[in-house]
Amino acid sequence: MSTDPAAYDPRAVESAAQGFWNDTRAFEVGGQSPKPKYYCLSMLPYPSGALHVGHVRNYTISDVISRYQRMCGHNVLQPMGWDAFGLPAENAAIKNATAPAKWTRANIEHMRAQLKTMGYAIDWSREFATCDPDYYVHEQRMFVRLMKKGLAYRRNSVVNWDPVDKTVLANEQVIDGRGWRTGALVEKREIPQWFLKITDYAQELLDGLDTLDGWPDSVKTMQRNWIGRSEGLEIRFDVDGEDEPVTVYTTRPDTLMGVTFLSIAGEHPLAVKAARDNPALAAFLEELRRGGVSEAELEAQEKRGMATGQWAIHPVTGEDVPIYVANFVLMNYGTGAVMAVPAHDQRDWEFAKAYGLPVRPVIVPDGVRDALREVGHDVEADADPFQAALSGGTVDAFDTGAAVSMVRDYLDAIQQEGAFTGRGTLVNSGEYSGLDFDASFDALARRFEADGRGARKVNFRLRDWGVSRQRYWGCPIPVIYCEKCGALPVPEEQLPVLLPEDVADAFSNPGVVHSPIKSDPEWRKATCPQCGGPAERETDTFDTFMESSWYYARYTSPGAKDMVDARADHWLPVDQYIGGVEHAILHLLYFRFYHKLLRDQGLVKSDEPATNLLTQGMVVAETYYRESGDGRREWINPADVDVQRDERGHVAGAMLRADGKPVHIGGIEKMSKSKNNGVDPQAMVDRYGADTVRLFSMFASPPTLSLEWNEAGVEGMARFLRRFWREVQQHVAQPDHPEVDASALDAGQKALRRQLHETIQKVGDDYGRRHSFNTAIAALMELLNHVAKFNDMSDQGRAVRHEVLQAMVLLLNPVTPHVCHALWQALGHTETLLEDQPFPQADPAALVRDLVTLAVQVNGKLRGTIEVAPDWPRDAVEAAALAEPHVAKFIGDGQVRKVIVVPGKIVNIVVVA
Ligand code: ANZ
Ligand code: ZN
Repeated sequence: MSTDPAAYDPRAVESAAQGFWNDTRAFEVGGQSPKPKYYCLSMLPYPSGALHVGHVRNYTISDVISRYQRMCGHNVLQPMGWDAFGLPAENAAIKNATAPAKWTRANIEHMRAQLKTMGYAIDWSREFATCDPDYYVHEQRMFVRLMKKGLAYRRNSVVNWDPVDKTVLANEQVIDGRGWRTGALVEKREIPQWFLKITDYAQELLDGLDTLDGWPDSVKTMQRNWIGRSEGLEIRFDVDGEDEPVTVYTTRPDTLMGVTFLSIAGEHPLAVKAARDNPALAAFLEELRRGGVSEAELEAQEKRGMATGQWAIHPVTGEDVPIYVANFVLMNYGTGAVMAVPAHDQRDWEFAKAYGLPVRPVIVPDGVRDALREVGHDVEADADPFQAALSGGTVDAFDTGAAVSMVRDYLDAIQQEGAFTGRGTLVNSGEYSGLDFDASFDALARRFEADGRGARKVNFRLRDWGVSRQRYWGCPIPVIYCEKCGALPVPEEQLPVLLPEDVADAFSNPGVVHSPIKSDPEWRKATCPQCGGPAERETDTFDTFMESSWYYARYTSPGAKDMVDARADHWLPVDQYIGGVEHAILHLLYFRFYHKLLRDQGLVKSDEPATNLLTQGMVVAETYYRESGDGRREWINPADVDVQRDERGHVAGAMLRADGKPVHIGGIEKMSKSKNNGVDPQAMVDRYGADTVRLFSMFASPPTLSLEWNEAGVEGMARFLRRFWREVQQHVAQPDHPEVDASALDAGQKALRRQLHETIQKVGDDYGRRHSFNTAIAALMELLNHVAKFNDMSDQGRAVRHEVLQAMVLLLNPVTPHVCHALWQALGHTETLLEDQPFPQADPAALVRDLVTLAVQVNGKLRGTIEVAPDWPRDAVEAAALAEPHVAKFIGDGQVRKVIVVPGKIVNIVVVA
């Protein structure tokens, strides 16, 4: 560090500012304030052990918005907490033979200290960790209430079972079908699990998206697709020799006459029945049971199936169609049975081709319909000739010509290339031929509703939320099992069901037990709340999405007896929510669902938890490697590499600092352990100070795009702050100056002042409306360049410089609050909280550019004058000249031939009578 007392010393500056904020409890907010509230929330971090740059980016965005909104007169709440339950703590416990609770709490201590060095304007008085019994007790109480309302229920569901460790694995613990620890082949097992009925809210969750104008469209689209509303018909097909019909769900009733078989799920009762005396089918069903369960897995699989030997009767034609079991039919969607239309559904097409089933086209696109009409085929009436043509695969009936080849091509493509899945006109469909999608849908719905064979049906892709996890480190599910009375909620007055934390012993012997509560008979022991007899506790714990679904509400009501109290309606909804786009679907859907649960418990009044959402981009960095003897890449951390850059800042070469020899450059990748390209933000803060790191993370890219971390960029930010610091110090070393007298400024002074006020306007808009922090900072950098070149030492010159520097301190404060805190005092103020200073407002008078007067001539004679700014474009000057009242009068009915603009001097209008 420099010995010059006036030099910028980030460490001293930052600890002084943070000390001041702490001592004055600057960012603790009460509810009582005449100011309007603003709730700025970042997704709460998982306490993994150390802050990473993704956190730094997320929390800096949120801090800039918070400080800015407070300067704009809001009472701002910016809280912080810890998403403390979850699997990594158990893995760490096994590795270090420690208790997950201990590991987690130590991480929280460390990360809190790291966050504090970043100087975020957080109300730390509201902090909590989701593993605190004071927190999760409310979650248990909510669950108990949901059980009583029927919104929480238990049913069997499939899990990944590791047969060696005898434990359930999370999806991410299954690698290529094997257990991550044992390498054993993972089995699918059905066990009872708890679910929350999010499907009851499917329509509301969908409709609510239309009210979220402040959410990115991409997120809303992902949520819409996930909810997956579809409108269709349920249609009953009788089965030969069976009492029970098969009901299918279809969104394409218009294709009904193209059905050539039915496909049903392996778990469908009809399949199970058929397998009883069909060993080959039984074996096939068993194979399906072991296979993947997710929709994505099914989609990727080869389409496979087996005939059940049963036949269904087509409800319109009475034709027999075979019933197949197919691996792509899900039991838990629709009815678990599908009417297969190979001509118009690609999966059915692939299946039909594989099993030699007929492909019967019944829909034609508009072009083909028109071609048919052209060759004299009456789509509506002439069902027969067309049917003949189609089933024979020939269109000889229609003779020659382009129209015919179009029809022929269409039919050939369907037989040979794949299904036509678009909508169109029905053909080959008896009385329905000639109808379009909507008309045939309505006609068939009416027909089946009348004869009791079917009904309109809305389905959602959304499934109920499975909240059971078979692991220890989570919130215990508050349920008691009694042999006589069944599954009962733990009585509210007995809550919380505490998770024992002192369990290091259980984790010192990996492979024996993974859940200390499952293996502890004492813990499991309970008394039935209904009959008083002996009973057992549930030993599963909640999915950690449970805790992260309502934390935002708890922050509003610290210490509340229930989940939240009346303060929740003061603060909610969240005004600005910020987090990673990887949470666009599940977390944000559960978060919205939970808000509606809170509302329906009478705990909050609003319908949605957050009005605005910002999803920040990833942090990426260059990768470096060397090849080892066997050709494997050994990745080298960017911190250990010296980089040469070309004049555009791109990496041109690199060498390992330790040996001075070159390393390969592997390209820019998302920061990750596997590529060893993570940057430790703490090391950056230690080297440059928090303000520089904050500034870099806001300047290097717009918040929603990916941010490339590079140390050269960080250094550039440090240089900027040093220059800013020096500029202020040099200025305050000058003699005192008078106030700015706007009427006494010369052109240079006016120009600098105008730039200041333009910058004020831009920065406010960039911070507040556009969230375009990088362009705000760029404008401030440019302003600093101008101040640095402004050598005017006159009284008014120093006065203008003062105005500029003082405003810059306020404008930069949301991004680099520590240095601004210090410079504010250097500029002659006492130590105060900058967030209580109003955010600078542009002075409209200062924005006005000096106007120049132009003479306007009509045919060479002076007829008027206009005032224009020097930067007006030519057409604006022309328009002003033509509109000048005297000029307009002299032009009268004449025709304007030409307008000549001599910039800064004269406008000449040539008019002919
Ligand atoms: C006949 C048909 C013809 C279909 C056609 C599509 C195209 P969405 O929109 O997602 O709701 N389906 C129904 N239940 C299914 C299940 N359990 N597993 C797999 N597929 C199932 O999809 C509805 C369509 O998906 C339904 O409409 C059905 O196939 C299939 F040219 O019925 B369709
Ligand atoms: Zn009982």
